[in-house]
Amino acid sequence: MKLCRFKNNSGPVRVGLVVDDSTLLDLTPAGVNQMHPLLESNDPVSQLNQMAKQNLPRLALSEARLGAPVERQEVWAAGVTYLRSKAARMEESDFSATAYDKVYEAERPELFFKALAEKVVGTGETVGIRRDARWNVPEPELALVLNSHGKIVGHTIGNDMSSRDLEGENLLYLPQAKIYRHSCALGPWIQLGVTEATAREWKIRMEIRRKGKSVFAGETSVGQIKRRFDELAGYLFRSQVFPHGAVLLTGTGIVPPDTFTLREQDEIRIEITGIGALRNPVAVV
Ligand code: DO4
Ligand code: MG
Repeated sequence: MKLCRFKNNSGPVRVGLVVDDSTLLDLTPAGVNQMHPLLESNDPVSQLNQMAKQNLPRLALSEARLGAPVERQEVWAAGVTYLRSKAARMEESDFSATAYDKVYEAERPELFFKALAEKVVGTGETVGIRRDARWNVPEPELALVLNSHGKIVGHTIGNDMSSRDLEGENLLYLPQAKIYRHSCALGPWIQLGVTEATAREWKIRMEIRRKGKSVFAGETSVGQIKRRFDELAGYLFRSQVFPHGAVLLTGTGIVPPDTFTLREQDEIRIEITGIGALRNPVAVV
C-alpha cells in the first residue's frame, strides 16, 4: 500500500493512496490531511483499506506533483552497513580507513543526522552537488519510516548525496560532506505494511544518465545490509525522542568507480523493487 503527498493544479499539499501504477486516490474527503496520524496508528493498512472503499476522487498519477513523503520527521542515516561501503570508504581515505573498518564490525552502528523534513526533496526535484567539492556521488538507500514509538511503519527510497573528497580528507568533515542544500531526496511514496523479511528480498538499482546516455548502472540487494532494521532503529531511539517520528536511511551498497563524479544536469534514477523509482536531476548548489 503506497501512501504519498501530492499537489494537483492548485491548493495545498494533499495525502493520497497510489492504487495501481497509474492512479491516485485523494484522501482529503476521508479526513486525511496529513500522513502523521496514520503513521502513528496501530494498523494504518486496515484503515487505508477501509478508506479506499469510499468513493474518493481519483486522478492520474501523471497529473499529480509528488512531494517528498515526509512531514516533520528528522531524517537520519546509517553508514557502513554494506561491505561495499566499507571497502569504498577505506580506499578513499588513508587516515580514516581504520574507523570505517572498526565501525563495520562494532556493536554500535554509525548513525548521523541527514536533514530536516523541510529540506528534503521529492521525486522530480533537483538534488545538489556542492560547488566546493570535486568528487560527488549519489547514495541509493532503503529508508525506514519510523513512528514516534520507533516502530517501522513503512519504507521509502532515499538518496544520501555525498561529497567523497570532503569525507575522505578528514572524518570531521562528514557533516559538510553529507548535509548541505538538496543533499537528501526521498520518495516517491511510502510503502506500508511490509515486513523486514520481505524488504530483504528487494533489489536496489541505480542508473545515472548524462545527455541521454547511461554513464553508470549498479545493483545490490537489501538482504546484504549487515544489521537488522530494528537494531538500527533501536540505536536511533536510544536516549532520544522523535515526537514526529523519523526517517532512517540504511546505508549504501552501490558505489560508482572512483573515477566517477556527478555533473550538473545528470539524471539519477534509483529503483527499489517493491517500492518504485525515485528520479532526480542534479544541479550545483
Ligand atoms: O561514514 C560515512 C558515511 C557512510 C554512508 O553514508 C553509507 O555507508 O551509506
Ligand atoms: Mg549513505
